[in-house]
Amino acid sequence: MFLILLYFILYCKQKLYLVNIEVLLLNGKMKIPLKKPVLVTSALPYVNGECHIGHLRTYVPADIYVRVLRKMGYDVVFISGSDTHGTPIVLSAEAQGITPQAVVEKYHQHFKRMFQALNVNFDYYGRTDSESNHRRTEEIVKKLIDNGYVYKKETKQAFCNTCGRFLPDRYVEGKCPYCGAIARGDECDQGCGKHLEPGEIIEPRCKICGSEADFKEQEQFYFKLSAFADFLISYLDHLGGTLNARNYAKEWTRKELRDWCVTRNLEWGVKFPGRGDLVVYVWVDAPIGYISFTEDLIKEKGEDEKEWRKYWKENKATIVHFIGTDIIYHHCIFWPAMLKGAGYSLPDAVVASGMVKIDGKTFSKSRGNVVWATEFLERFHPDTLRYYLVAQSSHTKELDFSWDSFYTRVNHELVAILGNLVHRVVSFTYKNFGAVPEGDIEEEVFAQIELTREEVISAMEEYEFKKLVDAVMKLAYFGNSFFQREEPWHLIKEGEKGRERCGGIVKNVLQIIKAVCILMEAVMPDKMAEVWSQLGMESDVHSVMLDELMMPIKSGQTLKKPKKLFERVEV
Ligand code: B3M
Ligand code: ZN
Repeated sequence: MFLILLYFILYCKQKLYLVNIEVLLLNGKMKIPLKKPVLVTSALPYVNGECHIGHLRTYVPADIYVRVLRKMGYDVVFISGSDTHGTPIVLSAEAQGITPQAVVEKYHQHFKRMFQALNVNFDYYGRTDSESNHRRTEEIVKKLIDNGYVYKKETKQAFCNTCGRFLPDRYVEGKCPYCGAIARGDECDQGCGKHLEPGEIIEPRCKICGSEADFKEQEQFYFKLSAFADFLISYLDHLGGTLNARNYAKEWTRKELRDWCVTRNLEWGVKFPGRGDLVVYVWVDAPIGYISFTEDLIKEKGEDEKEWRKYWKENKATIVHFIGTDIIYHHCIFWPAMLKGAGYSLPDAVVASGMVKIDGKTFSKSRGNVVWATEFLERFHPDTLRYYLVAQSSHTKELDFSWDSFYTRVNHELVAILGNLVHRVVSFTYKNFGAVPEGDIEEEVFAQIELTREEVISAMEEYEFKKLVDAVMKLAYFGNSFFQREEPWHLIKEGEKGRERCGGIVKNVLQIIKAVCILMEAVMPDKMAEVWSQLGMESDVHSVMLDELMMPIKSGQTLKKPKKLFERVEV
């Protein structure tokens, strides 16, 4: 009996140990797990206006992450969708004199087009007003009620006597009770960034008519966030992703966690169960979109409907959320508490990108300090923007966009280093050989490629996308110096022997270009596909694996007529 017990304990310990080594945390960075499928999500844009580069700073790196992970051999699912509810949508509808449905329809399609144009390839792009999201939200809210985590309470709500209505969230503006900055009803968006509960704002004014608002008692429903303090403290200790997310959230959790009002007086949204007059707060049904979109994707793929449980119920996947720093609170506090309270799997990592500034000034749609995605795409290739967004700054740092810095990246890096390498070497080979010449790949070249591969993988583990592009550009730079150093243009004139040696050099540089292509595909998928085809490769660069890096490029494969990769932009 004793022996059986001992065995059992040892068995459990071993199991635990196995689970622990699957996800290794290094300073809040995550070693990507070995076996589990990975579910990557990007924050859901409010579809109340057009897509701008502030959005893209989160979506492009998420797409890059997914592409590299796939090249490493992981099974990855990438989802996002439109956030269609809440006062951002309703207010925009009122301003345009159309229905919330019409606003959602218009911008949902717009965002889909933008993502397509930028090669941000979601496996599923849903919308939170879908039937499945309504269903999943109701189920989770009911579960939270059943588990005793949601309760009814009379509270003060901002009310406008002129308009004769309650003023939820963005319908009211006033002063932040914490820092005094001008704030919206549910967040201090221009000051300390804190989430505000209904009734908290000071000197409230109605956003519609501008008159001073009152406070009126109203019955609402609250989520017992306070009951999750201990859970959150230990959860956050193990949360992967970027340190900014973990540290901000820990700081907030250490201070008091206040219960969270989860209902609103609005028509548009997911009805609170049993209450036709209330909808759930948009921050309840929006993240639940991550779950319902997974369900929808499984259905679309024709897989067993229960498959989604693997991701969200059975803890059999690694969940990674890409978000902006302004929504860390929602993703690291509200969301895991909600999931825990309703018995769902928890996110493994939250990756938070820093905010975007334009010419040193705060990004602002209302003040016109914004760069729209369409405006950009009319003038430049999408890959140049993808490159710029990750090359310009470290992922968690602020990104200060300026046209000057964009031109510099394009002219000094894409044109002068990468474009130059490809054009010069492919043209030279095309002219003198027409195909990949014979020769062996030198140790030095393999060593540089291997080093770059390691840097790229560690960049992914650290969610440091700038490190990826810097490493690959360094490899391209090495390719240029190698070509320059060996002076093949002299060798080609030195008879048969010279031609042979020249071919060997060229083949080595083509190998470097091939590696650059594989490693940079995640950042510039279209441009790297162009280079891949110039090299005469037959496979698809989008699905080629990192293992290909060490396979010598095939001698004899014919090159395509070279074309310049990037155009210089005139300032
Ligand atoms: N729509 C807010 C935002 O775009 C919100 C994100 C929801 S993610 C579940 O900043
Ligand atoms: Zn504030």
